[in-house]
Amino acid sequence: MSETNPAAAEVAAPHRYTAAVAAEIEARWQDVWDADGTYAAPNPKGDLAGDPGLVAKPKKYVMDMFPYPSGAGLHVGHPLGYIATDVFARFQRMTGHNVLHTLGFDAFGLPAEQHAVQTGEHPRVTTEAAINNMKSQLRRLGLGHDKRRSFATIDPEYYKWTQWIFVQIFNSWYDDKAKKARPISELVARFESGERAVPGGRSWDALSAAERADVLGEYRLAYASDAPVNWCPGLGTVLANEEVTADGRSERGNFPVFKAKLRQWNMRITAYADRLLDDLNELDWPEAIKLQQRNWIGRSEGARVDFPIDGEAITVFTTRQDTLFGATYMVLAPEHPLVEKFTPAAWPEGTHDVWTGGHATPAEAVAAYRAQAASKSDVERQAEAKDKTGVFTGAFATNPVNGEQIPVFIADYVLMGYGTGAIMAVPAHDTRDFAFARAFELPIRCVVEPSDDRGTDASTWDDAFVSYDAKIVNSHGEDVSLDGLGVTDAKARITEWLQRKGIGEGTVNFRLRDWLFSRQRYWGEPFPIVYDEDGIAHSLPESMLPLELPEVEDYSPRTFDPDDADTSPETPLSRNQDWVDVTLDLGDGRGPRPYRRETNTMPNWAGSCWYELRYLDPHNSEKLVDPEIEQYWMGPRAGQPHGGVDLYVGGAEHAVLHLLYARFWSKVLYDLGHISSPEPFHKLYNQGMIQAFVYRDSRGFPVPAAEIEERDGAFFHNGEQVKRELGKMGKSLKNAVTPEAICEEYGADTLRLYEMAMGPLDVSRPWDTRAVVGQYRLLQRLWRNVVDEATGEVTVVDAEPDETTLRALHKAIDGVRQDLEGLRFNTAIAKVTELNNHLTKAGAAVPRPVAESLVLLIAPLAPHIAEELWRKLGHTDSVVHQEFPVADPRYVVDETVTCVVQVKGKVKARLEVSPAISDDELEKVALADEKVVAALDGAGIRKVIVRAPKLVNIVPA
Ligand code: ANZ
Repeated sequence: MSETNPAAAEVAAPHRYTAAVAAEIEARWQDVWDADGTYAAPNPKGDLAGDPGLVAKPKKYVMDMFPYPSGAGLHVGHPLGYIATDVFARFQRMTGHNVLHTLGFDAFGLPAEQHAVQTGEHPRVTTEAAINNMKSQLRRLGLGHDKRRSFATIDPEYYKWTQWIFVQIFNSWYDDKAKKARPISELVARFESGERAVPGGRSWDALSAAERADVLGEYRLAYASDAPVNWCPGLGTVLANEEVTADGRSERGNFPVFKAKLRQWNMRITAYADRLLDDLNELDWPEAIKLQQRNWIGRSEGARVDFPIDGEAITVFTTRQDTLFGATYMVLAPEHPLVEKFTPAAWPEGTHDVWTGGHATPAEAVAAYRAQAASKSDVERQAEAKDKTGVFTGAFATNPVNGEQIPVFIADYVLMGYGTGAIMAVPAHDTRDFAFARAFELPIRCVVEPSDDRGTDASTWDDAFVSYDAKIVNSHGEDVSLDGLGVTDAKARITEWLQRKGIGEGTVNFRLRDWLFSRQRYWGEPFPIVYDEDGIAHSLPESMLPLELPEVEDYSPRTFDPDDADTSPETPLSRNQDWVDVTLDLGDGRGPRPYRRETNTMPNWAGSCWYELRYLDPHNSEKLVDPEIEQYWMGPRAGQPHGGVDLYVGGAEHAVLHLLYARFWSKVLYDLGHISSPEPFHKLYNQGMIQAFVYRDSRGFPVPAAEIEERDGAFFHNGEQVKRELGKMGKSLKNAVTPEAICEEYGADTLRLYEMAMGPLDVSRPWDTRAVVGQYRLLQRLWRNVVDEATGEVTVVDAEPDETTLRALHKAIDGVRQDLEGLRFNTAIAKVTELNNHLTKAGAAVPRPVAESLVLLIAPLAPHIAEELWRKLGHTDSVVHQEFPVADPRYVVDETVTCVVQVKGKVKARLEVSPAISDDELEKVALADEKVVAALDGAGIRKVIVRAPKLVNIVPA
C-alpha cells in the first residue's frame, strides 16, 4: 500500500494507525489512567496507604532530577531522562515491583525572580503558570507518575519541612568522637556539667548569653560567620564556591565575583568530609562522578608545622614535610591575620629591592598588595601563571629543623581558605615556589635527589623537580636525619620527630569548604531564625512553621554596580518592616519578646536536598516522613548498605553541588534519627544530552533551524548560505523543537520510541526530526499485525506459532528483558522491531500468544498503543500491571553463546556468536569489535588465542 499519498491511503485504510488515531488513543488512555489511579504506588501506611498485597512486593523507587519550571517550557531534549525512567518504572511494574515514580518541581530560583524584578509580578504567579504549562506538556508524553505525590518546593507545606530541617541542623553539632551529629542540647549539658571543657577555659555558668551563643556557634552545623565570601554585586547576592566558574564569575549571569566579608549562614559540611568520601564506595554511581566528588572533597594527608617567630609561631600545612630542609622562605595568604603582627615598622637592613615592591615601608607594601589580591578570585590566584607576585613582610621566621632564619612573604598564590593559609616554600620541589623563588631571587635547595641528569645544584635548574618516590638528600640536623630515606619513610620519620618536639603533627586536610547557605534574594525559603535584642539567633519552634514569604513592594536587590566590590547587599525581605520586627513567644520560657527576623533566604539548593524523602509521604503534616514508610522505600538492604533511591537519573552537571548537598542532609537526618538511610541515591545514572544543529549566518548569529534549506550538502537561509554546527537545543539558538510539535505530527508513543532509540542513554545524540518517522512506521506495522486497517477488526488467530516464530519471539523476550533491566532501551527497541518485522514478513495472521507478548514487550516503551491493542485483544484490565513475558529457555538456548574477549588477560568485550562459529571467523569478529579496537589503542598484536565459541585472548605486541 502506498504511503506517499496519505489522503488516498486513509480512504483505503480507514483504521490505519495515524497521528490522529494516536492523538485520540493517547488522550483517552491518559484520562482513564488518571481516573483509575493506575500509577498510584501504595505505602505500607499513612494517607497514601493501599493494597497490602502490593506493598508486600519488592519495592522500586525510580526517580528523576526534578525540573526547574522554566517559563520557556520544554523542548524535546528535556524529557529524555523522564521517558527513560518511565520506561524503566513501567518495566519494573510489570516484573512484580511496587514502583514509586513521580515528579515534582524545583521551583525557587532566579529566572522567575528576575522576571519579578523587571515586571513587578509576583514570582509565584509566573512560577505556577510555568509549572502548569510543564505539567500539561509532560502529561502528553504519558509518563506514569503517581501524581498524588507531586509537589513544588515553593509550596508552604513543603518548605515548612525544609525550614524544619534547617532548625534540626542549626540545633545540632558534630561529635568528632562518635563521628555523628547530635542535638546541641547534649553539648550544652556537657559544658554545664563540666564533662567537657568550655573553649577559653571559663565555666559555662560564668558566660553571658551572648558568650554562650558565640561558643555554640563554633559547633552548630548551621552557623553564621563573617568569613570572606563570594560576593556578586551583579546578582546582588553571595554565592557558594560551587556556583563560581573557573574564571571567577557567577555561573548564572556571568558577573564578576569578589571576596568580601559579609555575615552569612554556613553549613558545616566539612564535618562530614570523611563520611562523604568513604560512603561513596558503596554507591552504584558512574566512576566519573565519584571522582569529581572525591576531588571536590580533596583529602590530603600531610602535617602541620610551627615555624617560630618573635616568641610565637606561624603554622603551615604541608603535604611534603619530608622536604622541610629545603624550605627557604615562607608565604602567608595576604589576608592572613598574623601579617600585621609580625610586620616591622621599617625594612630590615639590606632588604633586596625586588622584595619591597618599591614601597617605603613593609606596612605600605602589605596594604598595596592586599588591595591588589582582593580583586582576584581564588581561581585566578591559583592559576598556573608564570608570573608569581608577592611582597616581603619584613619579617623572618625560623625553620625548626635547621634553625635557619627564612623570610616571610605574602603572595596571592597562597589562599586563606585552605590548610592554615600559610606555607613553607620548597622551591626546588614545588613548581609554584620555584617560579616565585626565581622572581624574587630566593635560594633554591635540592633535598630530593633528581632522577634525571640535572644534578643536585638547584641554582642551575630550569624548573622544580617534583617526585614522590625519590630519595631524600641534604636533610640532616642536630637530632634528625632524613638522608637516604624514601619519601614515605622520610615523612613518617619527620612527623614523628615534629610530634615529639611538640612543634607539629600529622593531619588530614580537606579542600572542601563549609557551604555558604544564605542568599540576598526574595524568591527562596525564609530562614526560620529570629534575633533577640542581644543579637542572639534563635530558631523558631515547629508550631511557627512554615514561616511564609512576606509580600514586598520591590523584589530587586538594591541596584548595584556589578563591577564594584565595595557595595553591600540589601535584602528584599528587609524592606517589609512589619514582617521583620515581631514579638514572639518562642516557647522557651522567656515569654513574648521582640525579635528581628533573619532577612536572607536559603539558596536554591535547599529544596532539592531532601525531596526524595517527601515523595514518600507527601501529605504528612506531623513529620517530614513517617519512619516506617521511609524504611520501606529507602531503607538499607542487601546490596544497598546505605539505602537510598533505587535509580536516580539526571544530568552529569550535578556531579558536585546538588548531589553533595543532598548526601550531607541525608547524613545529618540519619544521625539525628529521622531517617534510616544515610545516603539518598543508591544508583545514579547520567543521561546524555539531546543536541541539535545550530545554523549561523555570516555574522555568527543563529537563524531558525526550521527555515533551513539543504542543497547539495550546503545549508541556506533566505537564500544566504549559513554554517551548520552541533550544539545545544534551545530558544536562543533558534533550534528548539517542542514535544507538542512531534506529538501532533506522530503521537507521543512515536516520540518516546524515537528518543529511546536514538542511541545508548548515556551518550549525547543529535536530534533529527526527519528520522522520527522511522519509529512511527514501526508502530504502524505493529498495529497492522493486530488490526485490519480496512475494517478495524482484530486479525489475530488462535493458533500455535511455528518453530521459527517461537524462536524469534523468545529470543526477543529474553533480549528485551535484559535490555530494559540494563537501561539499554535502544537495543530493546531494535529487538522488538526485529520481532515485528519477522511477523510482517511471515505475511499470515499473527497467532494470539505472539501478538499478546509483542504488545506486552512494547508496553513500557509505547504505553498508549500497547494499552489500546491490549484491550482490543479482549482484555479488560490495564496493560500497565500485566506480567512481562518470560522467555522459554528451550527456544532461546543455543541460538547464540556468549564469547568473552580478553586483551592482556582482562575482559574487554562480550560477543554473541553462533555456537558453530569457526576459530578463524571468531578471531575476525573479535578483532573487529569496537571495544577491542579501543582496548588495543593502535597497538600491534603478538598473539591471538581462540577457543571457539567461548573465548578469544589477545596479547598485544
Ligand atoms: C611544602 C611543599 C613542598 C608542598 C613540595 C608541596 C610540594 P594539596 O595536595 O592540594 O593538599 N599549600 C598548603 N596550603 C596552601 C594554601 N593555603 N594555598 C596554596 N597552597 C597551599 O596541596 C598541599 C600543598 O599545597 C602543601 O604542601 C603546600 O605546599 C601547598 F615539594 O608544602 B606544600
